[in-house]
Amino acid sequence: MNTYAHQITDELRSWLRAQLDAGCRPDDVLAAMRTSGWSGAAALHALREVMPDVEVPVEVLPPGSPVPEPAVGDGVAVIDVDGHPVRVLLTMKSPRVVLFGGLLTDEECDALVEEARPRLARSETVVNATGASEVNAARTSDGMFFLRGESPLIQRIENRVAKLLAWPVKWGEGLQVLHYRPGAEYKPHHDYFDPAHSGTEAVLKRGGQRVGTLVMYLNTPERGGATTFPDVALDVAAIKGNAVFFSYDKPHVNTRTLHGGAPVVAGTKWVATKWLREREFN
Ligand code: PD2
Ligand code: ZN
Repeated sequence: MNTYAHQITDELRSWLRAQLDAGCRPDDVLAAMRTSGWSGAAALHALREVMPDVEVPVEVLPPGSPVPEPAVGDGVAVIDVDGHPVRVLLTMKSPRVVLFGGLLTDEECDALVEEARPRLARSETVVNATGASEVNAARTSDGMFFLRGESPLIQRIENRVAKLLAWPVKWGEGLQVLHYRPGAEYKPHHDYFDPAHSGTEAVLKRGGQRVGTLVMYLNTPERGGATTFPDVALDVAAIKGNAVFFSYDKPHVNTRTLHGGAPVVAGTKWVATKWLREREFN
């Protein structure tokens, strides 16, 4: 393959056809193109242009930007994700925050809660010095992690999120479900790993930094439980099926992505969080 001209040439067309005719998988072809200098997005575009019938699995979609970013340009009100309409309720540039309406159906929310419920334990947070986890008073919820792709429901949600945020499934952590009882909260924090902490180096070996967060609301608490962004005085109400997304291109407070879960005043609160990494997370 011509490795310097990253254009869709006749040479590229025949090379792509030969690879796929020889039984190479689309993700191997994309990996080869990236090795020879193509950007992930350009390689994917070329593959789709030359071989429109080839199915490129969502888990190998190479991102076209350094952080996840939904296609919300030009004031789009609804994003169609494989036939599922997701409403765009709010967008903010700095910090980058997008609020989605109806990302999950009521049935998906209920089913996710039931899959998570038997496995809940008191939430732990990463100990800065060592990278290990421990119970922390700043986070008074119960929680659990799903493995990526662990059930058909998890796969469906992960694929939808990957397409919505243009970020490969494999570049995300397993879904975390949290359950807050009345009075429980998650004090303001950043989701990226602080480079100044000695445990961070070990954590980053697996998938690099976190670069984005999607908090999906699985029920509507009676009162309280908003997700707060104190740097910009923004409170996002927890509404069943909605989801708030924010991204951070560096692990720095000037991303203004400090955020917390306000205390639940009445009722309980269920959320599922998807953290997105800068590389494949295995
Ligand atoms: O439950 C929330 O609103 C919340 C707030 C802050 C969740 C997270 N952070 C998280 O899971 O990182
Ligand atoms: Zn958080």
